[in-house]
Amino acid sequence: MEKTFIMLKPDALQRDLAGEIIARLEKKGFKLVAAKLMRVSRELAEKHYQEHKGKGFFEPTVAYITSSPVMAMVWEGKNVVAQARSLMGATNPAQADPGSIRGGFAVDVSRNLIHGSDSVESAGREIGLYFSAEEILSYSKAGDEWLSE
Ligand code: D4T
Repeated sequence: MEKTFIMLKPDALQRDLAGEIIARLEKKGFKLVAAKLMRVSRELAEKHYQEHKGKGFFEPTVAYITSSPVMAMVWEGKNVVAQARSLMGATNPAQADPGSIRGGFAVDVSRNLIHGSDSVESAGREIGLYFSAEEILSYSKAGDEWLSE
């Protein structure tokens, strides 16, 4: 089953939105298979955002992500990479659908609450940055057969 890396950024935890955001992913029908509350080091943040190195928002983004604890998670489900991005909304909350997480709870691109992998390939890379293979669980849930054929 497809997996994606989702991170609740420092503002999500500071603003007491963790439960609300996790509930949306649960209610959609995705399965939480790994989670940890952690402080992101500068080294890890630079690896995470390596594609943006040299851009103007790189340093502020690294400073933000390392400023306070985050919750790193792996979620599993059918087309979860794209569908989780859809639940999150556009990167800039000002352009995000009002019903989405960013559109409903955030106002600025520099504090956009949540990260989600943008492709299956990125998901594999990012999951490997934050989790060891043993930390990712495999289990069935009672409602699995009511989510897809
Ligand atoms: P992340 O990676 O945080 O989920 O965001 P996205 O995948 O949705 O968007 P991204 O990689 O293009 O941006 C990474 C991160 O940088 C911040 N950012 C981005 C910013 O502060 N100003 C900007 O103009 C852009 C493009 C927000 C997310």
